[in-house]
Amino acid sequence: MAIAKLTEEERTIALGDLQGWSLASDRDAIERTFTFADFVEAFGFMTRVALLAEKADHHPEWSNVYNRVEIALTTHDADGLSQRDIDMAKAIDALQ
Ligand code: HBI
Repeated sequence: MAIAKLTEEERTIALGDLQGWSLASDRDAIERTFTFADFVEAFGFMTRVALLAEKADHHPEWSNVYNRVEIALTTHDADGLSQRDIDMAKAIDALQ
């Protein structure tokens, strides 16, 4: 099912509503890095995000190194950034 990509204006507005997310330089995605006290805190965060992702059927592309979690969001079905990515980023921000 094709999903619409966000327009330039929609992107600007959406990024203004998010906390600390930025457009990826190498592809049509948004990304943010989170730093925690230690690995256990980081992994607990990842567990909560995983549950959000499963519920939304919209999954992050992410990496974890000790207390840092890097998350990228893009929509494969849109071949780029869609509202689903913004909604997921907002849900992740709400965990902070
Ligand atoms: N997660 N980020 C992201 N983007 C998608 O397009 C996507 C997903 N999770 C599941 C999903 N699509 C399914 O609907 C299938 O398209 C794989």
